[in-house]
Order: sequence, then C-alpha cells, then structure tokens
Amino acid sequence: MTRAFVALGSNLERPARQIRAAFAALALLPGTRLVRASSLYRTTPVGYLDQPDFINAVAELDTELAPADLLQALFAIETDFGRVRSFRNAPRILDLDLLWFQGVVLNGSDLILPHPRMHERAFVLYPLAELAPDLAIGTHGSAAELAAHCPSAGIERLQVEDNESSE
Ligand code: PH2
Ligand code: MG
Ligand code: MG
Repeated sequence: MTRAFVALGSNLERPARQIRAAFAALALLPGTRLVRASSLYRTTPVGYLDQPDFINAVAELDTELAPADLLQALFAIETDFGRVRSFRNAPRILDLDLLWFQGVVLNGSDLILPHPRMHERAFVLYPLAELAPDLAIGTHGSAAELAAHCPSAGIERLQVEDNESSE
C-alpha cells in the first residue's frame, strides 16, 4: 500500500455536495482506501478571478494503484461527475489533482510529482496541513510550514453544520 494525497475542488452545481460525493467516489476506487478526508474550505478563486468561490478539500488515500493509474482513475471520476474542459482555470464541477504519492518525484509530460504548484496554494495547503502537517513537499518544506507562509485571506474552513447551507 502506498500513501497518496489528492486535492479536491468544485465551484459549480452545489460544490459542497460535489466534494462530499467525490470523497465517496475515491473510497470506491479499486485497491484503494480513503484514510481521511479534510474539512471543507470555502476559497476565493486564484488565477482566473471572474468565477464563483470554490469548495476545496484534501483526501488521504492508501492505494495499490501506480501513480499513472491513479491519475487516470481521478480523470474518470471527474468525467463521471460531468466535468467539461473549456479553458484553463475555468469553473468546474470537480477537479481532482494528484498532489503527492509516497514522496515520489516525477517530471513526466502527463504527471508531475509532487504537484508543481501545491506548495504555493493556500487552498491546497490549509486542508493538507490539517491532515498531514509534517508531510514534506519535495524540497519546499512541510505542509504546515508552507501553509503558515500563505496568507489566509479568502480561505474559510467550514464548520460541519455550515456544510449543508453551502450546498
Ligand atoms: N483551482 C485552480 C485555479 N484556481 N482557486 C481556488 N480557490 N480553488 C481551486 O481549486 C482552484 C483555484 C486550478 O485547478
Ligand atoms: Mg487544479
Ligand atoms: Mg486538475
């Protein structure tokens, strides 16, 4: 079994509901166990700004899948959820990004590990640091250290009771 972390994001069609359903879909992947799900976070868009706020979260997995197979499985879940790819950073029903895979460093054309932008994105680091504060992100530092250096503006951790109202 290999430890892996996946980032979840949604800003269309009842995002909190999409994220909770996506955790369930991850738990059903072959040879894979959902170890833990982070809290849900409401985050303001980064990059392309003219779109709704996101719900973001992180999943911790144990998996027998190889990185490339896990990546394909994540794409398949995105497609199942109705994701349509238009332009880069466009609003989406579900985005599943493979962040970290047992510390593997990979520079492929289809997959870069650890995820090349994760160390600078508060909407990834806050939920990740909640699950694995000591996780080493390549040579950048630990999840908690990196999160501490990211401004918390625009990041709101949802209380469990908020989850329903944010659907
Ligand atoms: N994903 C992006 C670009 N910008 N901003 C937020 N707040 N959350 C995201 O998940 C996100 C983003 C590209 O995947
Ligand atoms: Mg993404
Ligand atoms: Mg993606």
